[in-house]
Amino acid sequence: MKPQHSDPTVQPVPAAVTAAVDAADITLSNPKWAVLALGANLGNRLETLQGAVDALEDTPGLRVKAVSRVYETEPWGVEPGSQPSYFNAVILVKTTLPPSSLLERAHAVEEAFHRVREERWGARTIDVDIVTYADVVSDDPELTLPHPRAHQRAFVLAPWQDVDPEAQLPGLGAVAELLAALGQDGVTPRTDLELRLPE
Ligand code: A4P
Ligand code: MG
Repeated sequence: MKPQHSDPTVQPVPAAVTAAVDAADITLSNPKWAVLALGANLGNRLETLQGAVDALEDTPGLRVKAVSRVYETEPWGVEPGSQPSYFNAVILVKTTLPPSSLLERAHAVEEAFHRVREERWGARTIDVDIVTYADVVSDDPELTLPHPRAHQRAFVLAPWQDVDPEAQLPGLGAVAELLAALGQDGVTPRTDLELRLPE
């Protein structure tokens, strides 16, 4: 096979440029807390959730600080019985990435696990959503914060409560109260399974 740089139209990216782009990505001097929701309902769900946690930890400027229990949950928003059950979890991260870069990284992790987007709320190997980013509120459709459906979802609120019992959903109140009002039907902790917090 020809080496790539023998094609004059394809210029290798100099290492210095890559480093500069990476450095530009990390623009915040104060790390911020963010809450990420993970969901998987295709393939080896536990392995994929762990792989996503590890891939997020491998991100420059991001540290995973807490992982919730694993919940087995009934698919939400689709015909009952039409999709396999989900494994859901929530992680707390501390990051110097701005929100848009965190979303890019979330999408890159989804792609690494071969997520295919065919239909909204379709079955997926992995979904990584940003539930909150510090106290940022945004109605940008590309990145709505807090996540616009988090308060309706026990599969987000229950694992979130595990890692932060005092958590508040900006504008909507205490996560514990929202979860109590919603109930936890179809959202069951799998106490036989565990996600590892990366070292
Ligand atoms: N987007 C906007 N705000 C955000 C945010 N805060 N975090 C945009 C992440 N993405 C955000 O997402 C669609 C678009 O939302 C993206 O382009 C992004 O820029 P997607 O991940 O491509 O598609 P999706 O996940 O199918 O759509 P959506 O509307 O985000 O679905 P949800 O609301 O995430 O629901 N049932 C159970 N039991 N467990 C689950 O985890 N998940 C879903 C997906 C449905 N049913 C489920 C579960
Ligand atoms: Mg999503």
